[in-house]
Amino acid sequence: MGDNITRKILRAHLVDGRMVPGEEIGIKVDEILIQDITGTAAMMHFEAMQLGRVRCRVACVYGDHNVLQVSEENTEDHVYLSTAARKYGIWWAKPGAGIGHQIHQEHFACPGDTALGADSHTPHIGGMGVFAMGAGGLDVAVAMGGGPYYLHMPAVVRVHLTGRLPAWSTAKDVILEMLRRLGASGGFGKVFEYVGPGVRTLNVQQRITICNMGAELGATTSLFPSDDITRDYMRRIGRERDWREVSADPDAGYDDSMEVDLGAIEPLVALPSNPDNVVPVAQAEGVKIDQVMVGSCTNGSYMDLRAVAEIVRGRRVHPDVTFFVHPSSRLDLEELAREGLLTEMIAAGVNVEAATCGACIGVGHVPAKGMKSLRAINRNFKGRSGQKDDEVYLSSSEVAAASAVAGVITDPRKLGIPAPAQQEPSRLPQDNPSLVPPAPEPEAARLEVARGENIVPIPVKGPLAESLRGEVLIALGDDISTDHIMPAGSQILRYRSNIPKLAEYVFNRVDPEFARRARARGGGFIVGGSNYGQGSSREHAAIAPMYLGVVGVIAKAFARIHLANLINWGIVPMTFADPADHERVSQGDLLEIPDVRRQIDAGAEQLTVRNVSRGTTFAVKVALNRRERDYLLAGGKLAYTKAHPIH
Ligand code: MIC
Ligand code: SF4
Repeated sequence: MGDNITRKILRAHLVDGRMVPGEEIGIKVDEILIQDITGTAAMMHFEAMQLGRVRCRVACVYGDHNVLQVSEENTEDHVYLSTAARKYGIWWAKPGAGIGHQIHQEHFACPGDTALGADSHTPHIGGMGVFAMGAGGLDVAVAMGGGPYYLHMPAVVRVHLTGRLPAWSTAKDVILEMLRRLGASGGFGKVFEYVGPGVRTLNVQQRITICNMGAELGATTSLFPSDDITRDYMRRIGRERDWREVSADPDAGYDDSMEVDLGAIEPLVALPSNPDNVVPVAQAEGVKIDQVMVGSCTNGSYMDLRAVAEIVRGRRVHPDVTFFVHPSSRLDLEELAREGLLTEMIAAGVNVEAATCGACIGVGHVPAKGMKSLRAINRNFKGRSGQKDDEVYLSSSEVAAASAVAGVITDPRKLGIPAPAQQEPSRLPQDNPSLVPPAPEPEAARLEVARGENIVPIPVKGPLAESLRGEVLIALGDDISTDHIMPAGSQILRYRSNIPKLAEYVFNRVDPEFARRARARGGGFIVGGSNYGQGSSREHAAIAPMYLGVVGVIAKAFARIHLANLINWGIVPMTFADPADHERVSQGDLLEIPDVRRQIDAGAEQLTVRNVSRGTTFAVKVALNRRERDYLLAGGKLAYTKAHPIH
C-alpha cells in the first residue's frame, strides 16, 4: 500500500516515535510563523532558551493582529518584535503588510515542508501542500530553536472531491459544508486530505480557503496536493523555484474517507454563534443586518475582494449597513488598485480598511448591543466581535457583498448578474517593502532588543503539588472557546506581553467577577463541557488562568491546541470518566484530588476527585504520555525545558 501526503511529509521530517495513529511523534519543523499577539510571549520563551539565532529554514513574525498601535503598549510590542526579529534571524512583516497566513503563502510557503505557527489558522498553507499546524507559543519557540514538535500521529481522512462548484458556490461553502456535516470537533485527531477529480477544478486560493477554515473542525491540519496548478500560481507570484510536486501514491491508504460532490454545494451561512451552526442561505434570507465584513485570513485575499468589487460595481451599500473589508495582503490590495477594482468598491461606499485581522479579532467595528453582523470570516464565537451579546453570521464573500447591498441576508443567485470568477492575481511582486529581512550575523550580534515597560517576563508555575484542593471557580457548558476564556479586542490585546494585567480579563465576557473570585479563593478548578478550548492557539488562555492559581480543568473533552497549552503551563487536564458527572459539579463546590503528584508520576490513567462540599467522589481520566507527565510534574514545559535545555 502506498503513502498519502501526510505520511510522506511526516516520514521525511520524523525525528521521534512511530507513525501509528494516536501515538506521539516528534517532527522537525521547516517554517515558523508567529504574530504580534502570540509572538511576544513566543519570542520571550525563545530568548529564555538562550540559543541565539533561530534554527529552522525560515521564520517570520507578522505584525498583523493589533496593527493600529492604539496604545503605547501595542506599539512597544511591535518595537520589541521587530528588534528581536532582526537580531535572532527572523523576518519582520510590518504592521499593515497583511495577515501573516496570506503573506506567508505569498512569500515563504514551500510545498512538502512542515510549518508550525503560533496561530490556529496556520493550516492555511496546506492548500499549497505544506503540512502546517497551529500550536501554543512555547511549542513554537522550541521549534524555532530547532527542537522537535510533538504531536499525536493523526488519522488521515481522504476527502474525495468530485464535480465542479456551481456558480455562486465557493470554497468557503465547501468548508461550511464540512462543518455542517462533521461539527466543530469533528476533526479532532485528524488530517483532511483532499483528493479526486474535483481538486483540479479549484485554484490555489480556493484550496487555501478550505484548509484555512479546517481549523474550525478542530483538525490537526488539512492538505491539498501540490500540482501543476500550484506551480502555475507560484510562477505568477514569482516563486516557481520553490515549487515541488507533492502528491499521494496512486494506491495510498487512508484511515477513513468521505465524499464531497462539489456540484451539490450551495451557498451556506453559519448562524450565531458557532461556525458549525450551518444552514443553506435560504434559511437566513431576509434577516436585517447592520454590519457586513469581508476579510480575515479566510476571505481577505485578492480573489475574494475581486468578487466583492464585481458585485458592488455600479451599486451602493444599503443606507442602514456599514460594509467594511480588511484585505489580507497589502500586495493583493496593490493589484486591486492597479486594476481599478479598489475604485469600484470605494465608489459603492465600501470602507476599505488596513490589511490586518482587524474586526475578526474584535479590533474595530464592535457592534452595538442588538446589532446583527454578517461576516465573511471564520469564527463567530459569542463575544469575539467585542460585544458580549453579539449576533454574528458567517458566509462567503459573495453572500456578504450581495447582502450589504440589499440590507438583508440575501441569496446572491437572485441578483441576476453573472457570478464573479474565482480569480487569483495575474502577478504579485516579490519585492515587498513591508517585509524586513533579518540582520546578517555579525551585525545581529551588535543589535540591542528594545524592551519597553509592557514587556514583562512570563510567570512560571512551581512544581505540581502533592495534592490538589480548591473550589470550582466556574462551571461551563460545551464549546467554550479560547475567546471565552481569554478574550481579545484592542483593550485587552495590549496586555498579551504583560500577564499580570492580562489575567484581570480571564472569562471577562462570560463572568466579569472571575479574576477577582480566583484571587480571593487562591485559585481552584475550571469545569467545562465538550470541545473545551476550541478556536485559537493562544497559550494565554492557559498562562493567565495559571497565573490566577487555576490548577486543573475538568471537562468532557478538550480541543487539541488548548489541551497542549494546559499541559505546557502545568495545569492538569482531566476528562470526566462518566460525562454525566459534569451535571453533578457546580461553581463553588470544593474539590480535592489527594496524592495527585505521585499518581501522575506513576502513570495513573484515572484519578478520584472528592467533592468535599457534596460528600461524593467521581472519576476523571488523565490520558497523558510520559513527556506530558514530566511537564506537569515540573510545573510546565518552560520549567522542564530550563532543566533539560536544547543543545
Ligand atoms: C484568532 O483567530 O483567534 C487568533 C487571534 O488569530 C488566534 C491567535 C491569538 O489569539 O493570538 C489564533 O487563531 O490562534
Ligand atoms: Fe487574524 Fe482572524 Fe485569521 Fe485569527 S482568524 S489570524 S484573527 S484574520
